[in-house]
Parts: sequence; C-alpha cells; structure tokens
Amino acid sequence: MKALHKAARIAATMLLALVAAPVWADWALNMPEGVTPISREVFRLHMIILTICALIGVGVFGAMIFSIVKHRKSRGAVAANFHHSTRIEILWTTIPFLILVAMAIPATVTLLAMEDTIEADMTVKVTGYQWKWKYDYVEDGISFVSSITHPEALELAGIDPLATENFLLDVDNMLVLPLNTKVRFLITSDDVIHSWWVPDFGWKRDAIPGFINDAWTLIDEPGIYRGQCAELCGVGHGFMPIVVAVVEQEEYLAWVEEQAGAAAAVAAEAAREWILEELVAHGEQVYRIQCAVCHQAAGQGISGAFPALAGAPSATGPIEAHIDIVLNGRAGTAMQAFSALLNDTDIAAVITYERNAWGNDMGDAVQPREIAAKR
Ligand code: HEC
Ligand SMILES: [Cu+2]
Repeated sequence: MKALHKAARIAATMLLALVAAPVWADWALNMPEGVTPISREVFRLHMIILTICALIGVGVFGAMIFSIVKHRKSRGAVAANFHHSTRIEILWTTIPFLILVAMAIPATVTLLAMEDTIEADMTVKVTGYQWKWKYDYVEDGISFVSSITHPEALELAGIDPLATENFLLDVDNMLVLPLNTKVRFLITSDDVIHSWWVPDFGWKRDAIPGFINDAWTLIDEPGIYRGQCAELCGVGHGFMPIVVAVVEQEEYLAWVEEQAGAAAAVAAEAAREWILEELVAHGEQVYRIQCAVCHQAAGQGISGAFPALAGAPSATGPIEAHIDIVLNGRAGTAMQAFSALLNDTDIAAVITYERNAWGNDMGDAVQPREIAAKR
C-alpha cells in the first residue's frame, strides 16, 4: 500500500513536470543543428542514426515484451527445445552487418568532408594557454589574446550566475570571422592539452602542445557563437570561453582596417613616457584579466599552486628579475611567458601594478620602452 502511494506520487510529479509548458520552451533536448554545412551534415547523420537505433530498440524490446507476455508460463506456454538453426544464424549476422555498413557509409563521407581543409579562403591559428586562447590571422597579420571578461567569476564569489548574462561565456576580444568564407583553423597549445569547441560549428579539436590539428568552417548565418575549452586543463578550465562573431564580408574588412589602426595606436602608446599612476591603473586591468586567475585578485595566490605576489621576493626585489619572469615565464611551471601574449605597455603596466599594490610599496615604475628593449 505504502509503495503504491509512493508510485502514485512519483507519477503525479512526472505528469506535472510534463505539463509545465514553460520549462519545455527552453529545453533543447536535441543537439544543435549549427550554422555550417558540416554541422548540418553531422546533425542529419545524428538524426538518421538515432532513428535507426530507436527503430531497432522498439523492434527488439517490442518482440521481447510481446513474447514474455504472450508466452508466459502461467498461460501454459511450453518452451521450444531446438539447438541449431543455420538460417537464423545467417540472418542475425547479415542483417546487423548490413545495418552497420549502411550507417558507416554516410558517416565516412561526412568525416572525410570534415577533414578537407584544402582551398580555404583564410587561416586562423588558435593557440590554447592556461586559461585563454590566442588567435593569429595568418594572412591579415592580426594577433590577439581572448580572455574571459568577468574575472570576478574566477573566484566564484560576489557574482550571481543566473543574473549574469553569458556567465563564463564572455571574452574581451572575440574572434571575428567573415560570413560564407572557408576558414581553416590550425589548432595547437602552448602548455597542456586544451580543446577548441564551438557547438554550432559541429566539431571540436584538441589543442595539443607540439602538434597542429586542423579543422574548417564555412559559416552562413551572421551572429555570435559561443563555446568553451572542452578538455580538462587545470583549475581554470571553466574560465576559457570562446566567442566568435560572424559578420558580413564588408564589415570584416572594416574590422581588419580597424585592427591595423589599433595596432598603430598601441605602438604610439608604447613609445611615450608613462607616469606611475597611469601604469598602476592600466596594470590593474591587465592583472585582473591575465593574472588573477592564478595569483588571485588580491595577489594572495593559492597555497601550494600559485605563489602570492603580495610581499613576493620578485615583486618587492630587483626589477630586472621581475621583468624577466613575466616576460619569459618559468619553464616547467604554470607561469607562462607573457612576451607572446601581452604588448609592451600591458607588461610594463602589470609589473608596475604588482610592485605598487597589496602593500607592495616599491614606488618604482617600468616604462613600455624598457620592455621593448628586453624582448
Ligand atoms: C596559469 C597560472 C599563472 C598565471 C596566469 C600567471 N602566473 Fe605568475 N606564476 C605562476 C606560478 C605557478 C608561479 C611560480 C613559478 C615557480 O614555481 O617558480 C608564478 C610566479 C610568478 C612570479 C614570481 C613570484 C615569486 O616571487 O616567486 C611573478 C612576479 C608572477 N608570477 C607574475 C605574474 C603576472 C604579472 C601574471 C599576469 C601577467 C602572471 N604571473 C600570471 C602561475 C601563473
Ligand atoms: Cu583548456
């Protein structure tokens, strides 16, 4: 009686869940169809194979349930007693074989198309770092680092995931790509294995240090597509989102021009003399985005993993050694070489900030020129 009660309660709850229509509205049970020829092909393949599996499932379980009910002992059924049937054995070998071949043919065709990166219109090199992505536009000579934008999320404190738009899925610099253009990606890593994954493109590729994997897209719907690193790569694994903005060709060309202008502005900034306060203010922003993920917002570090910078020997010692570790990193540790990731101004500013924050009271400043000279 008690069990029956419980069963009725569960059934009622399930029924309620079913009729709660608003919940259904954002339930995406199926995989996304995506916005590239390959992603649609993958989706179609998924639907075909899912259908075949569902039909087989219904057929096999239907036959089983039917036999169990119809030929049950209580109805006086007597088990047949035969041992060998060549006809059945041939049937149950060839039918699954044919089904598998029928599934393998379209799957192979799609796989081959996926790997076909030749005759791309442009190439983007993607490099994974703990915990950000770097993009190099091979032909256009554009290069930048894309990092998560709400660094306060890194501490998972003082931020409400539900109230934050695109929580953990927003970056400072989006990858901008032109519409209807075959883009080849060369994917690698500078430290550990990462994986570049935008679900709407229909594939993910591992970013492996020392290897270059390739993949391609041809996106035919403008929009913003989001993804993330899909290979567990350390404590900041959840903090390396991917955001791709797909724009019309003309808009893309305008963006490329704009980048050239921005590069010139950065060069001009790096050439001038900065005052301490300016460097500290800019350095704080760089620190929050680039360094806080490991060394923490108040420079307190994480015991046993990332050293504190507040009161650290480097940040309160000779400036030369401090510049050296930030520019060149420390081999064999998670402290990466920032020379390839940040410009002269950013590096000068972040070093100045570290020397003048959290009770580090050095009062000295590093000029971008000095960084340029050390590269
Ligand atoms: C992926 C994690 C990570 C990031 C991001 C990172 N660091 Fe480090 N950092 C480390 C680790 C680990 C060490 C300790 C290296 C060692 O064992 O020598 C370190 C050491 C240092 C030291 C030397 C500390 C000392 O006195 O011993 C400085 C200075 C430093 N980092 C500055 C920075 C700056 C500036 C940034 C941002 C531009 C940054 N780090 C970003 C992991 C990181
Ligand atoms: Cu990663």
